[in-house]
Amino acid sequence: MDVISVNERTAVRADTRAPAPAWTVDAVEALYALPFNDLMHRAQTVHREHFDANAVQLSTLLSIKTGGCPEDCGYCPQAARYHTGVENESLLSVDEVVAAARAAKEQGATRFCMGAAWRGPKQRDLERVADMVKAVRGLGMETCATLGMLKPGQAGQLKAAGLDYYNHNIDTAAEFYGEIVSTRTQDQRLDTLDQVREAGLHVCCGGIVGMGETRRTRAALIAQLANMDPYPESVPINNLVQVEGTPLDGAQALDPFEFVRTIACARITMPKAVVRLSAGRQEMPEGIQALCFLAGANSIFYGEKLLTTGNPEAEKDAALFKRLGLHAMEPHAG
Ligand code: SAM
Ligand code: DTB
Ligand code: SF4
Repeated sequence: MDVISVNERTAVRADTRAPAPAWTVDAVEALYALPFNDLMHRAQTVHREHFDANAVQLSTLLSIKTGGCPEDCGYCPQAARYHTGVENESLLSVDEVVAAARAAKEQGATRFCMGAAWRGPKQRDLERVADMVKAVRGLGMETCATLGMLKPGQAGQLKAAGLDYYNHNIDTAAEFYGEIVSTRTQDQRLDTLDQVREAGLHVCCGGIVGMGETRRTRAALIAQLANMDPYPESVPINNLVQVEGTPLDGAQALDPFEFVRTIACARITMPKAVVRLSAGRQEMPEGIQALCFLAGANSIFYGEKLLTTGNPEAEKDAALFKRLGLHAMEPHAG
């Protein structure tokens, strides 16, 4: 039985002539409410229509500028105002970044993601990042950057340097955003995402769960992502990594099955997107990770560090892939 009726998915809002969203929050919430086995079956069925079900994309992250960020994101260990023990580091050199990218490639990563703890890049810094992108592209890897909010023209400069993806998360549903971040609005995030899309970059955009939000808020996050036109090519789903000193340390941890359900809802509502099982994997038993792959996750961060927090060691992931019969996805970004 299909719990999502055609009417729910295509209902025209009475108060506006705007096109109906592809997914209502109610419809996503109905997915969440399915019996777990039914949800897994549905997600796996959708997954197999679009992907090799046993292929997983491997990205390695590098923090190219660490700590000292002026923003107040309640989850983030890199915000200057929280005392988390993260040591501030200025922007790395191109050589340092290339050395890290080469090592990641040797370990089997196909995409290299460069992250900076900025509200947004200054023009001079952006030029150095553009040089990093050119050099990493020169190694034959896909490139991704996450540098905060962009000013007009900056997305185009990154594209010209050979950037494939720009990561910029909406992080949580619009109605909950103000509870988590006060130094910017979600609309400002959306504005950067528009610029990224217009510059012809692939969009990597997702969020974080486990921040004390309700299931309704999680459903609204997924619906918001799925209703983007077009929806992002890459959708990272992060499970909050609780860091001492951040306001969200001590938040009620999410039931692991609820995390798996979130992955499944992302897979069903964004069938062609690569859904990334992102932060929080180190704290996750391998059985739950296996359920995430079954639910349609087909990308991970690979290598022992995320930006400032830990991630499973490459050898551990290689062993897990072997036990599950998974293999690395071939790069395909143009
Ligand atoms: N400063 C830029 C920005 O905010 O877009 C780029 C780097 S920022 C660290 C990238 C993303 O990391 C955030 O949007 C958030 O989704 C994720 N993140 C940060 N801290 C996290 C945590 N403790 N647990 C899970 N995800 C986290
Ligand atoms: C994303 O969605 N998750 C990654 C990446 N994009 C940049 C970052 C996770 C950061 C986790 C906390 C840390 O290591 O500092
Ligand atoms: Fe700064 Fe990004 Fe961390 Fe927010 S998530 S505090 S913008 S580094």
